[in-house]
Amino acid sequence: MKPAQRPEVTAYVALGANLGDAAQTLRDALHRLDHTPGLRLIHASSLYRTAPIDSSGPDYLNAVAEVSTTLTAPALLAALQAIELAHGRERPYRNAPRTLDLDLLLYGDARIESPALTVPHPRMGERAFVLVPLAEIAPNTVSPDALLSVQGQSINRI
Ligand code: A4P
Ligand code: MG
Repeated sequence: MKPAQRPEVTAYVALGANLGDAAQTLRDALHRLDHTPGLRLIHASSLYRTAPIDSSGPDYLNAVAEVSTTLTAPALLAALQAIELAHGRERPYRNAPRTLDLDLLLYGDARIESPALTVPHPRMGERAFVLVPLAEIAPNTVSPDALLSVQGQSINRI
């Protein structure tokens, strides 16, 4: 008998980079997402130039991707971390400038709190660099109030 296929889940991934050729890095990360077994890229937002929040270094480029996946949430996180590593991501300290950061924002309507994974992402509601690109591709997931609360943060679509 064939093993049962896991159902497809819609998930949202935040992409951020502020070292090196950030635009090229984000495009390559989107390509890798689409070519990871068990993952399909459904929509990618525009790229946005954003000022660092609780971080240092040059401006970031940020985007959000909608994926459809048969991976479990921990397996999806592992796939994201493998793509970060392929881009030479180092973790000298929390919120350090980074060649590539991939965060899992939403995994269906799941609520997950394990030592390695919290979903929805705990800081997504405070950040224009997440909410604005997410609202571009999935307006139903972001409330107008949430967008209003981050409107003071610098973000420009490129
Ligand atoms: N982890 C737990 N939940 C998740 C999740 N939902 N998605 C754990 C991804 N990872 C999750 O992450 C540390 C650990 O979080 C992982 O081992 C994983 O098990 P990390 O990527 O190694 O470290 P980090 O990036 O320094 O932390 P994090 O939590 O991604 O940082 P933040 O809070 O997301 O902030 N300003 C601008 N303008 N643009 C940015 O993109 N990014 C940050 C990072 C700060 N300021 C920024 C930006
Ligand atoms: Mg991260």
